Amino acid sequence: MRNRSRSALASTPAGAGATVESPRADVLLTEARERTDALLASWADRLRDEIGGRHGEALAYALRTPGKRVRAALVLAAYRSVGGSSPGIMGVAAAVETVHAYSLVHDDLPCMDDDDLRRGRATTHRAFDVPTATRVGYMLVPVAAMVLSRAARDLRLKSTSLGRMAETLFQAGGIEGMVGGQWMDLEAEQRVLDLSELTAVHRGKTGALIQAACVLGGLAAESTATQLAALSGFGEEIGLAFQVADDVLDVTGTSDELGKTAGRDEALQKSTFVRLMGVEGARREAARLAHRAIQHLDNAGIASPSLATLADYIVSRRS
Ligand code: GRG
Repeated sequence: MRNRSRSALASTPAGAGATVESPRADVLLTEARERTDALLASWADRLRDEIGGRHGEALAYALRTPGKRVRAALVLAAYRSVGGSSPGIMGVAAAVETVHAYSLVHDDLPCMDDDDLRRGRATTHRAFDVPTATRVGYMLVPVAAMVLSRAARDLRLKSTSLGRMAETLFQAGGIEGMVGGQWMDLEAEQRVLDLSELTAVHRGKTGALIQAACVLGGLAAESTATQLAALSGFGEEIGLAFQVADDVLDVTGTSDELGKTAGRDEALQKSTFVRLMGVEGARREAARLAHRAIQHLDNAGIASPSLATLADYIVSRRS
């Protein structure tokens, strides 16, 4: 699909002295959150009724916990950046957020980060119990596949496009991405990682799903190979930047601001970018990655004020 978003360039004069303003991050996130939350709530209600009992309640709880929906906002902005305009894209955003929700449920378990607080609420195993939360995490993976498949139908995509989207999402969520990164992270708990090891952990654990969100937006719009490569490059840089900023927030934010326990990295003696570079060094690194992310788009002629705003938000956010 041709890039039809160029006329929305933030720095492009709109005529008669006016300029088109960049969208504000809170506006982009609110749109993504409201639309994603509505979709996830309808899936949660349906699945709670179908599954029933404690597992149905716990699955609905995990799907309904209120996140920032950064990944959903990236899917939407990436889709629009290459000319996509169908409301069906929100199903793709919801599928990514479902994989993310599964990862948070399992990440908080006693065998991993062992946390009580997530998104300002009790973690799923605290609100229910460990076996229930463990099963619910696994159950969310096929739910994500169903949500994605329904979205591809709503978007009237060819089955080959659905295949590529499924491959992108589940490869990012698997051993080559999120699971692999988390695995390395757990194995590294007893030692200090160097920068290249830490980068590999976080490109997998956090970056891969964020990168996939950007690529999925492009795939849903049936964008060109050049555009897809640019969205992938953008997502790779911004995905790592997200984790660098997260490490900073873990030491500078409060539990109230973060909705999760602050200072957890220090308590678990984790290797972090802050440990290797200090707070200011990590902030500079996040900004450098965000700048590189935008360059990928510029080089491919993708002018997206929304993606630029989200890149900036990711490295300057307070929660
Ligand atoms: C079986 C080894 C193995 C792993 C299972 C649990 C898991 C897979 C992976 C962990 C992935 C993970 C939780 C990475 C952290 C990503 C991260 C920085 C999450 C916080 O994202 P935000 O700030 O959260 O966007 P909200 O709540 O706003 O959605």
